[in-house]
Order: sequence, then C-alpha cells, then structure tokens
Amino acid sequence: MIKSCATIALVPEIKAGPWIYWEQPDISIPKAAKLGFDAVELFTASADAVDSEKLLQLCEVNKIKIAAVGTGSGKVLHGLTLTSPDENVRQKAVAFISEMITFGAGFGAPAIIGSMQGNAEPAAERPQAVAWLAEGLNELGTRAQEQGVNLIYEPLNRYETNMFNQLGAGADFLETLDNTNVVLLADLFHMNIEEESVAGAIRENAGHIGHLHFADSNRRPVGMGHTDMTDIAQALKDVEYTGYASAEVFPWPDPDAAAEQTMRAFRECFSVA
Ligand code: LER
Ligand code: MN
Repeated sequence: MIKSCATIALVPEIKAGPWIYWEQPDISIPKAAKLGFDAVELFTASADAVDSEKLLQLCEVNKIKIAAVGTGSGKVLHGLTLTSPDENVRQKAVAFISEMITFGAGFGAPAIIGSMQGNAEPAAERPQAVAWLAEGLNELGTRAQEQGVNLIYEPLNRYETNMFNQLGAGADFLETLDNTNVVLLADLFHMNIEEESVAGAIRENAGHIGHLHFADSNRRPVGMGHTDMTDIAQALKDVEYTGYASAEVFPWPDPDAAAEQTMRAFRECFSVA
C-alpha cells in the first residue's frame, strides 16, 4: 500500500522552495499527523540542526514516520556537489551527505541526493562528472547499507542538472554502481517536464523506484495543476509501489491548505480511506 508523506523545511534561506510546512517539527508534525499523513520528509540545514531524541519522541507520540531526509542544503548553503571539479569540494560533499545518512538512519529514513549531484562543468566533461557521481554514490551507498538504509538518487529536470533527467537514464546509471541499495526518486514535477510518458516511465523502471515526489505540473499540490493523475496512479498501483508519495510542493495557497489538498488528492488517487 502506498503511504502518504508531507514535507517540512527548516531552512529559512530557501523559503521560496517547494515544501509544505516551514514551522518547527513540534508544530508541523502534529499538524501532519492530524490530517492523517503516514510520514514527513525533512529538509534541514545539516545533520545536527534538529535534536534527534526530541524528533524521535515527537514521531512516537504522533504515530508518524520520517520517510526521508533531503541533503540539498549542502549545495544551497555551502556550494557542495558530488561532481565539482574541485576534489576538496567533492570530499566535503561526501562528508556532508554521509552525516545526513547517519541522521536519517536513526529514524530508518534514507537520504535523498537531488541537487547535490551537481552539474558537469563545462558540459563537455560530462563523462568525468558521471564518473565522480558514481564514485560518490558507491561510497555513500556503502555507508547507507552499513546502517541498514537505502540511498535515494533523484533525476532532475534539465534546468537543474545535466547528469540524468529521466528515470530510464537514471536506472541505467544505477545499474553501473556497486550497491543495489541506491534507488530512484520519481519526482512527478521533473517527470512532467522530461518523460515521454510519466506512467510509462514508472512502469518501465518500477524495480528501481524507492521514493516518489507527489506534485502537480506547476509544483503545486496534486489537483492544483494540469497533470492527469489517472494513468500515473494506475501505474503505481499496477507495479505495486509501496513507498511514500511525498508532497514536495509549494505551500500554495498556504501550508495548511496545501497539506489538506495533498491529503485529499492522495485519497482520491489511491482510494485510501
Ligand atoms: C529539486 O528540484 C528537487 O526535486 C529536490 O527533491 C532535490 O533536492
Ligand atoms: Mn524532488
């Protein structure tokens, strides 16, 4: 059974970004739990930005899980990527993500590598950048495996990376890695831009998909853009996807209404009571 998830961002510097809740976990987690979300995905400034003990207690009291933790602050706040031409920057990126993996593993949650994959600079040196990305994911995949969690790799649209933009290309790349615990994130917003068929890509790459960003065409909550979710929801049911549908969406028109709309759309799409 697919599971519902709301997003919480705790980084004021990225306040314009696509996350539902912006309040501290002691406020946002009870709100998400009250609406019936199974989990929350966290975007924090670093691995020690949140008190893990308190967070565990909050999760227990509210009967909610941590679905995943984002690592994008490493890029947004510190300019780190796994494909920087500067070896020192790549090493710092691996160290930053490594700490995020340990933070997430405390909750059984995988870390997400999205914007931390970076870009081949200049584009002509893409094979080298792909090799660096593979090196980073091999090391980090092993770290995650040692702690009993997956590591999530996210293809992004062409305006955010020139690494891998489609699920199929991402899956082929993951096949070249040493570990099988590095899984794909299917972000419906990026897929709406890049895939020939969103439902088709889900069906073809189902074996690699470990997480889903549940967003409409304009990155507003599902139901507030023009994506037709019928085929996509059917594909997810047919491939028996049992991971999270995590609402990485703008808090439109405001966080509470975005959360309510997401839960309504989730129930409609997946016929969950
Ligand atoms: C960025 O566009 C995105 O989708 C995030 O999940 C990655 O950091
Ligand atoms: Mn995403």
